[in-house]
Amino acid sequence: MAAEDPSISAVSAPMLSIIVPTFNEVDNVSLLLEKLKAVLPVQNWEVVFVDDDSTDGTKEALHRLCRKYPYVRSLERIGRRGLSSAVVEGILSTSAPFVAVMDADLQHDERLLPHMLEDLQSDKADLMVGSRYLEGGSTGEWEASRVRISRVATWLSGFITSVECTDTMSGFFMIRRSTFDAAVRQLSGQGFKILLDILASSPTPPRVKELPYTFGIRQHGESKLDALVTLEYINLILDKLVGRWIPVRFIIFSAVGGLGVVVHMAILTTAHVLGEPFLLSQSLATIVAMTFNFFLNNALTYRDKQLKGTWPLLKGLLSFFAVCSLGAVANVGIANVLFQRSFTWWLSAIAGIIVGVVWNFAATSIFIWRRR
Ligand SMILES: Nc1nc2c(ncn2[C@@H]2O[C@H](COP(=O)(O)OP(=O)(O)O)[C@@H](O)[C@H]2O)c(=O)[nH]1
Ligand SMILES: [Mg+2]
Repeated sequence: MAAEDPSISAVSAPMLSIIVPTFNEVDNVSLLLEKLKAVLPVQNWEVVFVDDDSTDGTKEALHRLCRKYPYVRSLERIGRRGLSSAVVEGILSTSAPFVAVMDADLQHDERLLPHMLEDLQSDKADLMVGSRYLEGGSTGEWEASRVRISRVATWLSGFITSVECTDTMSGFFMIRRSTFDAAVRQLSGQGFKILLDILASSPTPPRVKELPYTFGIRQHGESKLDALVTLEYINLILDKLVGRWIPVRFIIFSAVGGLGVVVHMAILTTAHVLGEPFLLSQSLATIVAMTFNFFLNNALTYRDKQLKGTWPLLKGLLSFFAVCSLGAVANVGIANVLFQRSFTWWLSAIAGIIVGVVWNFAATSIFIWRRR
């Protein structure tokens, strides 16, 4: 096309786009750019930083880089978090035929990039993965516990993908755009593990080639890995296993409900042992269990639509009580009708519970934790 239209120069059409998700990486972004410039001397690439409204000045640092270098772009998201979705949107913002994904914190070895590009261009693979577990690679200075967790997570990933890959947890890879496009509509987009998501969502297994590297030490800023990342990982696995049939949010909502029953019984038993009247004990247990469920749902099930601040929380809690009370009436009503129609007691009870939980789930997602 460049030959037909002289106004389109080769420089304006990068061969490779490097997508870098950032959240509070102010001291790392320009260092990373210097490293990229050193290993990729021919300017046939661009870098797209996808920033989730960092609070440490990363945004301003990115603006300065963008003004100075035409091949640096910054995509800003407001009110959003999530490494995977940031990467997906970064990739969708470019039309380069090859896309690399790497962290901003200099833990990924940029020296692999030219080799990855070479192998993709010469059609040796569709997807090049930087692996810490291949011979010659290493997790560097990780504590033993983090190595163990990563190993377990890698093993779990075997349930949702059969692609031969030693490091499905890797956040450092390069992919052919057409391979990404084939998977993009099936992506779960949940959490931290975008490579695994792509592997599990590809309609035909991509040809994967791995290159070993040693995971570097973070020099500046902090890791954003926390307990929620584990939950998001379980979310991704469940979504790929059963998401076609049951929404994962419903599974988590039901599990929270199950925990609520445990809390309820613990309080009821304690109050009973202390000699409190049954009605009082049961009422107390119900209120505490519902409050516990509300806050756990707010933190886990609906964490992406989390209610914050005293008033929204109070309003949410009262609405939750109202919704659950209606759910309880439906539960008992249905169970009673079935029982009278000579269903066994436990089948009637299960049917009642299912109706109650489905109602609670539907009503809470419509009335309390709405999409903002
Ligand atoms: N845009 C965006 N980037 C994120 C988010 N969480 C982490 N990152 C970036 O993703 C990369 C990997 O995160 P990091 O905390 O270093 O994970 P770790 O290497 O597993 O400890 C870094 O460049 C982070 O700045 C997020 O919610 N949104
Ligand atoms: Mg890191």
